[in-house]
Amino acid sequence: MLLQTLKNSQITDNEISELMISQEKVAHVQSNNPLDHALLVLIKSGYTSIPVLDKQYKVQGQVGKAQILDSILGMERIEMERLHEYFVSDVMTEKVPRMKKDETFGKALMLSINHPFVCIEDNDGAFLGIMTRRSILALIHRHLEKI
Ligand code: 4BW
Repeated sequence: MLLQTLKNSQITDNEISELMISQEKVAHVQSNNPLDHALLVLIKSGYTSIPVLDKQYKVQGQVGKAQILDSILGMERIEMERLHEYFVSDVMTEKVPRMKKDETFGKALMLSINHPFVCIEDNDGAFLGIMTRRSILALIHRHLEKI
């Protein structure tokens, strides 16, 4: 019953700020960044995959270490010297889960089944931050503990 309520409820402003990693703390790249820069950001941040934003801070997609390394995979070795020949736009995927800040928690939960993070946008499509699988599970756990 509590879970049903949670599923259909809008995420409150308080919960959004608790659940969401805000935009300034999210490691990201732009689609016109060279791939060597993107790989550096991914390695330094430690994340597998991060959002790709445009100059207006709108979400364009996501890029991960696997896609970058795959693009420079030669017949016998990873050809690191080719990294600077490509841009993020050459390897990124435009498929990225996204939702508006005022949509239901159920949508975030459903998206998180297949995606490790969900991009949160305002009504004009500006990127506000990400909601991670970890924060979604933590919220459910907190609600279950109240039962
Ligand atoms: O650097 C890390 N610090 C901490 N505290 N945990 C980490 C770190 N790197 C990975 N983790 C853990 C988290 O539990 O491994 C999980 C999988 O990481 P991922 O996917 O494969 O890099 C993490 O799970 P999560 O917190 O639920 O995050 C899910 C995914 O969201 C991450 C990554 O793709 C993205 N992400 C999380 N925080 C991010 C971020 N992307 C950019 N900037 C951030 N600050």
